[in-house]
Amino acid sequence: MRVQVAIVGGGPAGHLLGQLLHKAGIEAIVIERHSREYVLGRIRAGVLEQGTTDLLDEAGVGARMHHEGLLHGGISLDFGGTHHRIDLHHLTGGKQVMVYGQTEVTRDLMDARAAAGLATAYEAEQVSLHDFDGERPRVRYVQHGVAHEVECDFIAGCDGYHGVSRASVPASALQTFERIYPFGWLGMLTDTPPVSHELVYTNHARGFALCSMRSHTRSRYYLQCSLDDKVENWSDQAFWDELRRRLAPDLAEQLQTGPSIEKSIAPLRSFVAEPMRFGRLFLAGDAAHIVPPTGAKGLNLAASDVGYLGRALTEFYAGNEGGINAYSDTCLRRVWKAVRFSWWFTSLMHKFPDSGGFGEKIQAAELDYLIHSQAASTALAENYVGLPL
Ligand code: FAS
Ligand code: PHB
Repeated sequence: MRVQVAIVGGGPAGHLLGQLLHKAGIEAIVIERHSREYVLGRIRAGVLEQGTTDLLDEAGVGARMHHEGLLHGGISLDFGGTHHRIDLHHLTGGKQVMVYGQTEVTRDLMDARAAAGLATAYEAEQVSLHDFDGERPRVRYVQHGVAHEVECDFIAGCDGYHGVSRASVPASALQTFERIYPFGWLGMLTDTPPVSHELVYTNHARGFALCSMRSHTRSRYYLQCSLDDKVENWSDQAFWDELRRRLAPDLAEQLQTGPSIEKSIAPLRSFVAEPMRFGRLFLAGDAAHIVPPTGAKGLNLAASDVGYLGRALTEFYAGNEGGINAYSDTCLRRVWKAVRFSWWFTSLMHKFPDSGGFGEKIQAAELDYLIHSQAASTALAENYVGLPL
């Protein structure tokens, strides 16, 4: 089989790139290790920046998002048992974020790809990348016992942190930067009304908590947990009880509980691999970088990488190589600002086992400064809604 672009990974990055290339008349195949159902079963991000919603519109898949998604103009930072609203809309001159789950984004992209009859290989095993340092790269995979080879002009590595693409790059060609956080996030999805109409980020002596949502009837909650914690240690009741301990009294009072639909623990890390291009292989999304989910940047960074890559490949086929040559530097300038913000927000809102009295005092002082300084609140707001593309 021959295509112009072989996209390895069928998560949001891979499928968004596939749609953008299709709109530009560029032929691609998406090669995904798991089934469609498995990919959609992973519960992840919930907040989209304006840049991401614009890209989804450009890809022709924004209709359901605009119909079902929730536009939010603020978030609440809770500490000391009180709420402190950050007015994102006012502080950023009218910007907002869209609350619409990654699962639904990916579903919309998958449905659009299937409706257009575009090539997607699900349950692709033994995926391997070849000759991407030359002019004729290839991707091989086995599907249902049959071996396939895809000849292409370019490979887009959209296969996440544990994927094969970054692992296929010689270690000598790659520089990585990493910080591992001494805690994880225990997430729970429930069909219960959200405890608040906006997202609530809570800094509590027992640990961080986040109240998010997927709709007016479906909530997503997170609790900071220890790295060696196990999801089987947490009954639904234990989760609700701990969440109540960490919430401000009024929210604890009004919290509506119910059975979990999904419960999982995610480790937290900051990670960046440089550069993001190796000859004819381009890395995008989690394949190239990971951020702690505190700042809701992971999915949005994947989208901005893919927006840059889609435009760069479109320009290439129109005779201009400037975009592909600038791709890595362009992405990394934005990636590192989002890595910084996610690290800062995580450091501000979580309980660190080794911070001691001094660290706790610094956190309290920074929170106090943040909510009383227009400049500091504006800095948080402009990063949260997304820096310009
Ligand atoms: P993805 O990991 O989503 O997709 C990569 C795809 O490649 C997967 O479908 C995988 O099956 C496939 N793949 C892997 N290896 C392959 C191979 N060898 N061959 C073919 N395919 C292969 N971000 C937020 O903003 N908020 C959150 O709350 C949040 N929570 C998260 C929780 C978890 C557990 C994780 C892991 C991430 C979370 N993220 C969150 C970040 C997440 O949303 C990512 O940023 C987003 O999924 C990035 O999308 P992709 O780059 O497409 O990577
Ligand atoms: C979510 O709804 O899953 C979510 C929202 C905001 C975050 C992280 C996760 O910062």
